[in-house]
Amino acid sequence: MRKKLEVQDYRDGVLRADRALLGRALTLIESNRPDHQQMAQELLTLLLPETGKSRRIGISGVPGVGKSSFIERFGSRLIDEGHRVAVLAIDPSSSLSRGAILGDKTRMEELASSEQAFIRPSPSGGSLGGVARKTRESILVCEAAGFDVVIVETVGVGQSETMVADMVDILVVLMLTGAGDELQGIKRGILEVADILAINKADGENLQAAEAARRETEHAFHIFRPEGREIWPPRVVCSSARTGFGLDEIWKLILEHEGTLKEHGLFEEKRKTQDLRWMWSMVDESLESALRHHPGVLEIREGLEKAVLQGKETPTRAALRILQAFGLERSFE
Ligand SMILES: Nc1nc2c(ncn2[C@@H]2O[C@H](COP(=O)(O)OP(=O)(O)OP(=O)(O)O)[C@@H](O)[C@H]2O)c(=O)[nH]1
Ligand SMILES: [Mg+2]
Repeated sequence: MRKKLEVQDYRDGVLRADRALLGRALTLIESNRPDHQQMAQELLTLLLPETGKSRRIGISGVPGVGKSSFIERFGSRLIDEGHRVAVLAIDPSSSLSRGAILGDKTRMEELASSEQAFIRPSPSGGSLGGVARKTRESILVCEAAGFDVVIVETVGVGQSETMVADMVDILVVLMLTGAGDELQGIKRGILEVADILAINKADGENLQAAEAARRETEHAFHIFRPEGREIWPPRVVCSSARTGFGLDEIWKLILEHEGTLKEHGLFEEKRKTQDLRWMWSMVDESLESALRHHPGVLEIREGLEKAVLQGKETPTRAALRILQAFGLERSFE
């Protein structure tokens, strides 16, 4: 049996970047057991002074776009330059099944075997909100362990992209050419969250098409310039994990982005805003869940829904009765 660890043991282990203890600290954070969660919060409080010192980079894109291959090559390069790289994955489907991405460590063989890298598959089970919390806290632990680059990989579907954008300093979205992908991306709201858009697999026969797609996307960005992105309009580049093309440029852009935000006093502000949004989103989610599971609410909800649907009760009065059942007396604005 493994020795039971005290909070101090975890803390010391993480701070000396002991890989086994780092792994166990993340397991503690991922645990849903109340006593584990309490210990995890104690640990995080002890580690807080040592956090915040990394570059937090999100990488997203549809399945098969080349995220893992990209991170393998990109991360290995950074390690060659003396960085220490942690890779955390978020698999939105893992909240339902246990099929975590990065079960494919094979795509990251070099990185996985490096002493200067640490790869952690997606936490499985629980809500997407739960996965977000676990990943955010894992970022902090990796920072305390001295990783100066933390990459969060996610499959770019629906909420997960926005969720990652809200926990990193910069989001790189990988895309492929063809099939109207460029415009699709813009429709899907990538424009709202992507800081760098990389047309990936820009190699061999695909190189020219990728270049054309890059120009087209850049053009589209000029036309639909989104609001609130004046300081850092999204940049479009080509990249290839196979040849390494574009990876230097992406790293340069990441540094430039950081410099630009710092110049405007926005780098720390972004992180602070993220922290507060995180705090409130946890409160919101818990309240909503508590309300929906409240016995008094459960008792009347079906009847009220029916009454509203049949036009026998106004939605406002029904809402008031639900809140009342939950113990809230209030009127609406
Ligand atoms: N030509 C070319 N092929 C690539 C490149 N990067 C990845 N591939 C291939 O694309 C396929 C998918 O690559 P992955 O790195 O697993 O893609 P992924 O986005 O991590 O996929 P999921 O984890 O399933 O979401 C593999 O067959 C890779 O060999 C590239 O830069 N150029
Ligand atoms: Mg992958």
